[in-house]
Amino acid sequence: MRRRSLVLLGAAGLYSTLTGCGDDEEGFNLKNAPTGTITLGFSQVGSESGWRLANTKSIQKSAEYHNIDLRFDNAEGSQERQIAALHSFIDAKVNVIAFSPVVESGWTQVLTRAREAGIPVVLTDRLIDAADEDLYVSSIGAEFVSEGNLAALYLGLDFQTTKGQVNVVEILGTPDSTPTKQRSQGFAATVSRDNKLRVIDKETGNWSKEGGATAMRKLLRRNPKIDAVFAQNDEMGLGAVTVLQAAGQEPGEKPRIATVDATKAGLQGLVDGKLNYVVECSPIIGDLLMSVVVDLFHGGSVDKRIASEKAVFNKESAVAALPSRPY
Ligand code: GZL
Repeated sequence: MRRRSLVLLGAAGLYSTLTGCGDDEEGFNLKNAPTGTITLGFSQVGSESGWRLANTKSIQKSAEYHNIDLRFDNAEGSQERQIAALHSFIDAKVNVIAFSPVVESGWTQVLTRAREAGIPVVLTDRLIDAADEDLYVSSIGAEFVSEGNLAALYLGLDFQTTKGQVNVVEILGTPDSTPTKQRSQGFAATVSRDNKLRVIDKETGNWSKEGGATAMRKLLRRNPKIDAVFAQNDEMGLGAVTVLQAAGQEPGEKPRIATVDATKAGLQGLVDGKLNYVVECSPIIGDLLMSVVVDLFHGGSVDKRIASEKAVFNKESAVAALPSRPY
């Protein structure tokens, strides 16, 4: 399905122009396109990490730049609050609803109500149960499975000459969230093809530095020999570093550590030699979201899945990237 390329204007208001699609039947008749300010209801997961704060800033800045009336609610980790926010957006008859679901299950009723109200829903960052896939028109976010693949691939490269089994422990994000499930799934898939890495234990760290430290203490008590750690975000990996150091270990040497997000703190951990690999999962998706919102407002068609950029940092690339890192 071809997407329109949109020219989004700031001060002069919004208009969309067709570029790259000559065939009118796929576009819309400009003189009948609705005008006026677009209202977007957005429910954010919370403020749990540097990644999330950068994601919020990206969405708010892009809405302001594109003159979109953003009704923003921060659920601070509560699905109940997210559902209440979505209902309030439906009651307010916003043009488009977008949200990053804190968990994958439990959205059928409210999203069915949005569809019955004729309000398109866009997912950002995380996903919902596949059974409810027809209740949203587009999802914008990272490929979490491949993030897990990459973390295991790069850790595995470090142990190619090691004799015997390499014991790996995982520190997980919040239960039932898409990144928690899919990063683990991707990590396990690559580990299964590696003849040395073995995931011997897991603990939930709930995306925070304190949670990562608590998880690492439990893992250390249960597993005397840990060769590598996969922490599903930077904050939990840096929390694990503090505990490993207190236990007299040398994180970055033994055990080696891979994390995900690539926040400034994560890249600093690479530069300091405490982390070994950081997989990037860009939170800067504000412009992608606003482009989809404007398309929908004008009755355009949008892609069902829009993947954001990713990369893998090591110490050398972190040194180069850190000075200009936006988040
Ligand atoms: C990933 C995002 C995750 C980040 C964490 O797209 O959902 O949630 O990896 C954040 O830092 O809490």
